[in-house]
Order: sequence, then structure tokens, then C-alpha cells
Amino acid sequence: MMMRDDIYALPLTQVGSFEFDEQVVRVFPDMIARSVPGYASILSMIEQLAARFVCPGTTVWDLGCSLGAATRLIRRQAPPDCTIHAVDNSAAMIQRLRTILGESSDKGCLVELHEKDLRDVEICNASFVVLNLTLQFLPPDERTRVIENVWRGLLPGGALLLSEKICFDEPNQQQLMTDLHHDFKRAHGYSELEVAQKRTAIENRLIPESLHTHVARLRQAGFTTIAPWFQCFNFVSILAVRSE
Ligand code: GEK
Repeated sequence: MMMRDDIYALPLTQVGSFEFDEQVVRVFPDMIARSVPGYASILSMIEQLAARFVCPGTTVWDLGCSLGAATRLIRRQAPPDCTIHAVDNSAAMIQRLRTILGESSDKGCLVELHEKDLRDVEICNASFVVLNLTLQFLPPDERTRVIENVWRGLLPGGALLLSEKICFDEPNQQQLMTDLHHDFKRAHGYSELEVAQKRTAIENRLIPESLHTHVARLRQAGFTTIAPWFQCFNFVSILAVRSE
């Protein structure tokens, strides 16, 4: 049964910085579904994209895999001789994902779990790389190095799926999108207090950038086809392909 996220339901004397610890892991599927507009749509398209991009004998990288939602969908489409590398630096996430995979009857290619900082992995022979809502947690000045590492590790014709919370240059648009995001959270059962306390907790942990900053970085790294394919309020998903 999915546990309900009530981490910020009661008033806290001091709201600490958000961490992907055991408390979060316990409620994570509920938290992300009620906090990220379009999360389910993005996941289902990740499976569709895997069917198109994942090639026999190659690797797939799910960077910031959390509980493996994307990994498990990609595995359904991946040829049996592929390896999916699921990477997360939260020990609690990786431990829970190991249990989930162990208990599941899913069959498919090899999945290797790495409890590791995604900045330290060397990507190679990759046909598909996923950064689904993860790059946003890295310091902005380290993001270019990560994207360059992904580009180098991709085979020609391989693809990166990058989903992010974004910000806007125009203050009225920023305010409107923030309000609509908070409306979404309230419509999914979060109280005013929960929205406010979560906002404080995540403020310095999740640093959004604009869509044009992401696109410019992808182009700079060498991607030639860069297609923002999804947006809901202040969340976007971009498909970037390394040319043949
Ligand atoms: C999904 N992709 O369900 N190295 C490795 N992992 C990291 C790092 C890092 N430097 N920083 C953060 N993480 C998932 C959802 S959640 C998004 C991704 C969210 C991990 C962190 O531990 C967490 O599991 C994940 O990135 C972000 O498709 O919670 O908004």
C-alpha cells in the first residue's frame, strides 16, 4: 500500500533542509505524484522513448533513480542483453529499490544499482540516459560537467531525457506558474502549511534554471537535436539526441 506523505503536516519549530532519507523514502511515490504535475505522463513517455532508443548490447543510465520508477519501465522495453545502471546517492533510496526489485516478478535485462554520486559515474556505451527531476538538485555550476559526461557516454543516435522544475525570466509568469503549481498541490490534498513548510525545506536544495539555460547547455555540450516535448506549469521535459 502507498504511504501518504504527511511529513510537513504538523507545524515544525524549525524546518530543516530537505533530505532523501528514510522518512522521505517511505512516502516517496505519493510525494512525487502529488507534487510534480505531469509526473505520470513523463514516466509513461520514458517507457515509449526507451522502446525507440534503447539498442541491443548497450547501457542505459537512470541518474537519480530514486525508487526506480523509470528503471522499471525502461526494463520492460530493453533488449535482454542490455544493462540498466540505476544511480542514486541516497543510501535509503538504493536500499529500498534493492528490496523492490528483489520482491518483484518483473523479468528483463540486468539492473545494476549504484549508491553513488552521479557526478562520479563514467557513462559509456549508452543508448539512453535519464535525468528525471535530478539535475535540479546539483549546484548549477556543476551541471555543465554532468551534461558533457552524458554526451560523451552516449553512442551516436543515443538520447538524453532531462526533466526539470524551471524558473522564468518574466516575474509575472514566474508568479503565475508558482501559484498554479501550489494550486495543484492543494488540489492533491496538501494544506497551506504543508506547501509553505515544504517550500522552505527545498528552497536551497532545488535550484531551478530557465528552459533557455537548459537548452543552451545541451547545445554547448554537443547535442544537435534538442526538443522540449512536455511542459506543465513550471515543470518541463526535454529530449536531446546525439547526432549519428
Ligand atoms: C523518478 N528520477 O522517480 N547523485 C545521485 N543522486 C542524486 C544526487 C546526486 N548528486 N542528488 C540528488 N540525487 C526519479 C525521481 S528525485 C526527484 C528523482 C524529486 C537523487 C536523490 O537522492 C533523489 O532520489 C533523486 O535524485 C531526485 O523518476 O524528488 O523531486
